Parts: sequence; C-alpha cells; structure tokens
Amino acid sequence: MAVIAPSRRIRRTPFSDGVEAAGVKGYTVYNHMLLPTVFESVEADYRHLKTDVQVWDVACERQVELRGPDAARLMQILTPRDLRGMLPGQCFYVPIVDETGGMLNDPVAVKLSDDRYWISIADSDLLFWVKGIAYGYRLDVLIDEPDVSPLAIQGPKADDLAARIFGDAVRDVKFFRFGMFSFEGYDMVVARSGYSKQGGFEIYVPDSAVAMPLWDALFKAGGDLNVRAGGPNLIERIEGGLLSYGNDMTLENTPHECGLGRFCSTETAIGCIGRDALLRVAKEGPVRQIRPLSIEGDLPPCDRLWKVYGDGEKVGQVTSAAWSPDFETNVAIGMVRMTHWKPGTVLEVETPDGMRKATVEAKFWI
Ligand code: THG
Repeated sequence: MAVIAPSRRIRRTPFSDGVEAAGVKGYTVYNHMLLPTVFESVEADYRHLKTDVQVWDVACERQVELRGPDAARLMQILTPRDLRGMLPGQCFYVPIVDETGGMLNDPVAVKLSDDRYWISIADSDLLFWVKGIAYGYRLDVLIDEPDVSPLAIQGPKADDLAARIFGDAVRDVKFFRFGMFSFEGYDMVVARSGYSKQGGFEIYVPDSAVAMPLWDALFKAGGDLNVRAGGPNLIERIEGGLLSYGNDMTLENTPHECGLGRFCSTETAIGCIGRDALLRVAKEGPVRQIRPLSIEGDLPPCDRLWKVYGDGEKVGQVTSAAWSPDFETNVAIGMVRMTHWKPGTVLEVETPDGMRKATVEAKFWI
C-alpha cells in the first residue's frame, strides 16, 4: 500500500509522539489533522475497547471558539436545536445546516459561560462558515481555533482510569456535562462524552504543552487496567449508530434524513439558519432516512457509496459497513427510501465484489 506524503497541510497533533510510540498502524485525515484508526487491528481494538479502557487522540475534533457579547446569539443562529435551556457546564449535540437545510456539520457544542462556547466540529471546515455568518450579521464576537485538543478515555474502565488522574469527583460528571479538573496546574474541561457507546470522558486539553505529560500520566496510571491507545472504532460506532459526517451524511442531507430531527426544534429555534427549509421537511417528514442494515457475505472495505436495490430499483445507499464479531453479521449504515425502510425489508447491496443480500433492521445494535 502506498503512503501519504507527510506535510504541513496534514497536521500532526500534540499527542502524535505518544501515538507513534504506542505503535499506530493506520490513520485517517480529519479536519486536516491525523486521526489514528488502527493500533493492533480493527477487530482486536474493538474487543479491547469493549473490555478495558482506551486513550484516544481525538485532537482532530477541533474547537471553533465563540467569545464575546454575541456568542450565544451566534450559536443559536448556527443551529436549529433550541439552546434556550442550555446552561454553562452542558454539552449539546447540534446539527448545523445551511439555508436549504443541508447538513454542514454535526458537532458537539460546549457552553463554557454565557459569552463563551466551543463548537467541537466533525470533518468539515466550519470555521469559515461561522466567521462568514458572524461577519454578515455584524456580530460582536471573536471566532478562532484555540490550542485545545480533545483526548478521549473510552471503555468500561474509563471511570477508574479518569479517577486516578482527576480524583473521584470525576465519577459524578453526568452524560454530556462537564466539570473543570486540574492536572499539573492546568485547568481543563472534562466531559462525559465521546464517540463510542462504551462510556467515558473527553478531556479538552487546553495547551499543547500539557498534552504529552497527560498522555504519559494516563498510561502510567492505567497499567493494571490494561489501558491501551485506541481510536474511534468502525465496528463499534456502526453497532452504536454513531454517524460520520462526510460518510453517512453530507450537504445533500437534512437532519431529519439523518435521524437527527430530535435535535431540531425548528418551531422555537427562531432566527436560526435553515429554519424555513426545515419547517417544511419537519412537517412533511423525510422521504429517505438513515437505517441500520445487516448485510450477508464477505465485504470489502466501504470506501465509496454502495447502491442499494429493492424490487429492481435503486432505493438507497450504504455508506459504512463492517463485520461485527459480537452480532455475527456485517453491520451497516444506509440511507433508504421510504418505500423500502420498514424493518425486515430485504434489499440488495451493490459492492465492488458483487451483489449482497441485506435486511433493514429495527434498531442499531447497541
Ligand atoms: N466528541 C466531541 N467532538 C466531536 C465528536 C465527539 N466532534 C466530531 C464528531 N464527534 C461529531 N459527531 C458526533 C456524533 C455523535 C455524538 C457526538 C458527536 C454522540 N452521540 C450520542 C448518541 O448518538 O448516542 C449522544 C447524543 C445525545 O444524546 O446528545 O455522542 O464524539 N467532543
């Protein structure tokens, strides 16, 4: 396999030295930054994630910081989710759409204070959109990408590992909330969140200077917990129905098609971009939607969309697929037309290796 030429455009992270020392075998590029995807093998990493505890370099979840008197107003302009109840200390999963209701990103918004937010972005250049909107609306707000790098602790032993570094109080942090915790004199946001269904934390490391000291401290503290380096795991995230922007959804999709309608309060999110378009789609309902699919037979890696057929017609696409050792089937995420999205519907998926039988599932696996 050829390699990708290293260059400044593919940014290393403050944890890259630790990731390399841990024996990283594969990367993807996310927000123009390295994101480790494989250490031992995708299947071995999956088993370990579900059994023990992993430390993930997710520095590629870059922060777009909004700071100033109009920060809250801008945040509500950017998302159709109603933010009126959002308090400092809370994290919200927020769809971001354009004026036609097309998905631009699906970040986690972190409310630090009434006049300061982080938008923890998925893989699209949201900073440009946010700066453009603030400029166009003449808002009094500063927007930049701070030197903040998320480090995730994920897995069933995540609480035990985090408590050894931050103290037992970290166990009391509730889902999608954060607390401030100190490490080596640096105060940091520690949230109970992360891109797996195994539970755990995301530490928003506030300065590159403390990144490797924290990385090393976690591995030193977690030796007997069998802590290892890991990363977002393809199999586990499909089982859990965690969507990947750019793979499972793009600008071509509305939040309702992505199953993110529950995060849109279009009636009350007055002034948000895309409101008129989303009011229409919320009323009529989507005509295609994300569905869990199980697929039979051997599959190659899913690195392009696979057309899905039902009754001889194209009725959708598969955008993520992997063999699940726990469920003993290929688990997949697809976008399926209304006529064929009922659980139990049998479809055909056109892979580069041939046609495969697929079944629409009632729900994701975990
Ligand atoms: N954490 C942080 N930033 C991120 C991600 C993250 N930025 C990029 C990417 N991941 C954004 N996408 C997602 C997708 C799913 C979730 C979070 C970010 C997620 N979803 C939960 C679920 O679907 O079960 C819970 C959503 C909820 O109930 O609010 O966690 O992972 N910092």
